[in-house]
Amino acid sequence: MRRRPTLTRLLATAALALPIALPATPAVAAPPAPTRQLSDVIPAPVETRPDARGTFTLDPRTVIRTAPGSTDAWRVGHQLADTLRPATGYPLPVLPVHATPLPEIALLLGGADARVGQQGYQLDVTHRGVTIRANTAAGLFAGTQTLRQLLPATIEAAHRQRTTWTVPGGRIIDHPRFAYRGAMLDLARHFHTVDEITAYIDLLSQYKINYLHLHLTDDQGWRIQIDSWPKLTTVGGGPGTGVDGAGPGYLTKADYRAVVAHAAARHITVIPEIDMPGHTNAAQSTYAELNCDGVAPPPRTDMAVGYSSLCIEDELTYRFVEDVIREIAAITPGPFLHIGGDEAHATTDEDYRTFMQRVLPLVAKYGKRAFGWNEIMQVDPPTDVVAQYWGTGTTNADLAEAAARGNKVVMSPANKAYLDMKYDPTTRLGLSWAAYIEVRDAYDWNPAQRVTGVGEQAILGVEAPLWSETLRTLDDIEYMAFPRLPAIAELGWSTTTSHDWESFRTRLGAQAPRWRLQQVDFYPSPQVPWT
Ligand code: IFG
Repeated sequence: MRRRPTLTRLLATAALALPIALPATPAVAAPPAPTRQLSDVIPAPVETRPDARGTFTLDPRTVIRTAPGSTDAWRVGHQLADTLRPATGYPLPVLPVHATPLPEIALLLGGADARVGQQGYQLDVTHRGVTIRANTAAGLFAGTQTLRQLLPATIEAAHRQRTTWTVPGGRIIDHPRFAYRGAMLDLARHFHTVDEITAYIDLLSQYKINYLHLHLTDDQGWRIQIDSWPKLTTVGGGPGTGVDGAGPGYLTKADYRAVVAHAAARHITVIPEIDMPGHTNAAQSTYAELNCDGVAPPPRTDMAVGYSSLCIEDELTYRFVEDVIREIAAITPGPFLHIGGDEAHATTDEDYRTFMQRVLPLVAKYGKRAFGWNEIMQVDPPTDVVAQYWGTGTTNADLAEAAARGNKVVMSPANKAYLDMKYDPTTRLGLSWAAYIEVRDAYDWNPAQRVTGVGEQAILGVEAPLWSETLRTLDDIEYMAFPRLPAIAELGWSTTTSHDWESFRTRLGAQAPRWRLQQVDFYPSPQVPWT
């Protein structure tokens, strides 16, 4: 993402800007605009009807018009203008709908094909302009991300480019297969700043991801301010915390609100995770009273899992849990609150059941719907509890029984969707306990056929977790997430009939010029024909 340019980046940018940088020399003819197709977009749209006569060219007169009376549509219009102005240098005013002969990009609410539903859109391109119709602002926003990819890649440049800004003519009708397309970022093992999180959000939104799950607490670090237990962050998120004691860091409530707002402006809903009853050493090494024997264990900076457990029989535990849930729910506008539940190897099955039966009602008490890693299904929770599947196998009896009862499932199989897995044995970053995951491994699977008894109707969607044991910087996040995150995004959005590796790898290769301009530090997988 945009950072202090290194020499290579300076040269790359200069090469792109050359026609502008050195007007004295004859401008180097821009490479012929590749013949972009409506179907080049990632995620693959549901239906495209090209019309070569309808090619539209953005020009300095183009205006953006938004549905009258809708502040949300107006916001989408301004976001689109912010995206298009730097590279075009055009004013692109955002105005209410008005009948004038000016070429325009119109963002309208209503009038779309009925199939678009609550998250989809209809995009029409004619020689006079682009019209995006949707039933919600989220649908309009999704349509603008498609438009962004239909423009030449140089649209991503930070400075004015001499490009002919053509958009291929025709119609797109588009809507997601699954309502939930998520990404998870682990802030506990290594803390990531607000700027790094929002930079990641900007990239996620380009691929129609609509949920961001933040893993806020674990053995090595507690990363979210809780007023009623202040040492959780000052100590549990303080100096020396994190894997290999990499360092302090936590989100104040103001930081968290800033992340939530940045995500919401891009129609992404934040889901906070407070992992329990396991993965709790940061809290228990901070507050001795949270331990059954009243003795605080030492802080942990290694990568082991499964050794910690809250004290199930102690009433203080439930006051602590309720305080945390209450404070997190109060700053979380989204409907979901994730309570973890994974790898509780230091909690007996009976205690685990006792704990969950007392804690799940607390999530509901504070107005949220609970998410849990799939182990939570062993307690037969209420059917509104969502199970996040992270197993590597194709069978799981508890999960299949829960799905049969009506619980919804988010698919994150660790050997397909875990972005912290190495690409191959040579990958500098990441782990390999689940699998090596090259791009095709992340793409070539069907969420509705992954676990026996967990079919299309039981699946809320997919999510790509990125655990941070081995990550330190935004570059590290980008290297592991790109190009595999777009693969998971396509699995969540596009139809099974459009699922095709040859098509995807080609469309993925064409994203490279965009990522280079956005300074995304992506892994140039040998499986992809990068342009
Ligand atoms: N499993 C643990 C994570 C993390 C991961 C790294 C889950 C649900 C291994 N639990 O994945 O905390 O350590 O790949």
